Amino acid sequence: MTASDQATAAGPADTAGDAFRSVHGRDPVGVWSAPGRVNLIGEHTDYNDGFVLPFALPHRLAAAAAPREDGKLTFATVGSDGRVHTEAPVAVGDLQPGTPEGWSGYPAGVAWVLREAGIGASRAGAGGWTVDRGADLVIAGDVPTGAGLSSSAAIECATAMALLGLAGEHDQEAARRAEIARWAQRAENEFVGVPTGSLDQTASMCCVDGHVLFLDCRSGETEQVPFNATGAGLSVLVIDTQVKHSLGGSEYGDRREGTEKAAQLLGLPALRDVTPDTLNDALGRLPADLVPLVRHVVTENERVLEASRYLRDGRIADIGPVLDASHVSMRDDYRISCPELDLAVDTARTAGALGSRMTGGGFGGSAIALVRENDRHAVEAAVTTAFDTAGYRRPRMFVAVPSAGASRDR
Ligand code: GAF
Repeated sequence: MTASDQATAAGPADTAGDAFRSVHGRDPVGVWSAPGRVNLIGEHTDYNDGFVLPFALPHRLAAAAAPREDGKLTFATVGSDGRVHTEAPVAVGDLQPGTPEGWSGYPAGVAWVLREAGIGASRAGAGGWTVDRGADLVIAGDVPTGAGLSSSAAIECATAMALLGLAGEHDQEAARRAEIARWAQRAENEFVGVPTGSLDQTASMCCVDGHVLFLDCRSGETEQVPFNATGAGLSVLVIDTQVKHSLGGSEYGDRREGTEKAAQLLGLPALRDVTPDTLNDALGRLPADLVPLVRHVVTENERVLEASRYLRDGRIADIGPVLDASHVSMRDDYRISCPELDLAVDTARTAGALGSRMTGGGFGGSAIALVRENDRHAVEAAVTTAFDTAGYRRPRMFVAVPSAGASRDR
């Protein structure tokens, strides 16, 4: 059993709470958690004002927290070796983008955003605690890191929930959840310095059990679409290639810049404003290197709309070809796949998957395959054999069930 399995067995909230007691010798005031996500479809559309369709994973990161009074933030995490790792304390007043670096930059970035937003001054909680007084945070959980399943958003959202909870702020209303997601995204963009869109943080905050979240990234409007794959005899199989993906490199930012430049050349606010009817005309007005990027974004938005229509009608199996087309578009037009992802997708399809695609930012990470439950073991075996034959590291696979968004657990 790995340490991450141990976290699952105990539950991230219990693991974080126990670790808090062992580090600080007192009880946390509360434990809050937030999930990772799978994006069913709609990749690299979020920062183009487009549509996405994620659901929350059962895998969560939990933050056990208690206030301090000396203006310091302390961070500790339960690592994959099961041990507690502590970071050097940082003063809330000294936080500035880029410092601290490493994993603690994510929770520190959230504290910075809340400080900048005035949580900790005029919006002090009932008990009078404010973010600038400092806090102890201990984080534990089982969201795989570097797997394209949004562990960064989970840590940001769990931290935001914890700090807002300590401040006595409400966290349950839908509008408030969207606002927390924007703060968490701001921490990632401005503090950590990764230019992501709103997909991951919104999924972590706003998803609900048993549903996929249809999100219009321009208006922020959401719709909870029922998604009962199990009831239809189907499973969403996640295939984590274990090729570590990072959005901090230049490629994610390059794609984003390319699409923003294309919108600018077309005189449009965003690529959302290119429709299937105007696509060919738009492509004819762009330099060759931007053509495939724009084609991906515009056709991917249409695929999200098409998949959503099927799901609203309860026709889950019919999204298979839409998932396949999405992968081809990411592989050939957006060029964000890699040999391991392509092998996972191709093998899953050949072994009977109804559809398969990479999910998340790309350049490694995970693929998903929509499979009949009766075929799942055959698909898993075929993928394992294909990876062994290719000499790749064995992928980790699990069935993803749509789960709840961020919550207070203790
Ligand atoms: C990553 C980013 F964080 C998201 O904002 C989104 O762009 C995604 O890649 C691609 O769809 O997860």
